[in-house]
Amino acid sequence: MAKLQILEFPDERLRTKAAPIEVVDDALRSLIDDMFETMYDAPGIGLAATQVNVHRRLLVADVSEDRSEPLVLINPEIVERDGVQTCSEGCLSVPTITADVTRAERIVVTGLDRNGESIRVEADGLLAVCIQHEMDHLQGKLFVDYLSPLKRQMVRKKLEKRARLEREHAEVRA
Ligand code: GNR
Ligand code: NI
Repeated sequence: MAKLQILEFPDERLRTKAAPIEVVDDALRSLIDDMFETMYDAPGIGLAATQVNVHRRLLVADVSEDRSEPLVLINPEIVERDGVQTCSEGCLSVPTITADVTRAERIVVTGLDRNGESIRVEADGLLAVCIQHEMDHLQGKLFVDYLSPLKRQMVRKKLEKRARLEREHAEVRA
C-alpha cells in the first residue's frame, strides 16, 4: 500500500473529465487500497480518483465515525435524487477552505464494487453529500465552483499565497 499525492486547486489536472473503467482487475484493486490509505490518512470522508491524478470513474468513501464502512464505487451513476440539503463542505484538494453547498438530500447510485459486481446504494445526509461531491470531481468540478466568481477568486488568491509561502519556507530550510 502507498499514500498518494493529492492534487490541489487551482491545479488544472483537477479539471480533467474521468473516463469509464472497463476492467476491474488487481491493478485497480491496488489503486483502491492506496486511495483508502490516502483518504484515511488525510483524514477525509471521501476521495475521487481525479484527486490522485487518475482520470477514471472511481471513488472511495467512509463517513462512519469509526472508519469501519468503506464504500467503493466504480462508474457511479445517480439514478434517483430527492429533496435538498445544505452542508458546510471542505475538500482535500482545496485545503483550509469551507463553504456551504446545496445538494440533493437523498440519492440512489448504481455502479460496480471492487469485485466488479453491480451495486445500488441508497444514501442520504452526509453520505449523499459525499458521493455527490466525489462525483463532481470525476467531472472536473470542485465545490468552490458553486461559489460566486468573487469568492472563488478569494479562495484562489489565498491558496496561491499559501503555496508561495510553503515554497519559500522549503527554500529557507534547504
Ligand atoms: O473529507 C472531506 N470532507 C467533506 C466534508 C463535507 C463535504 C464533503 C467532504 S469530501 C472531503 C474529502 C474530499 O475532498 N473528497 O473529494
Ligand atoms: Ni473533494
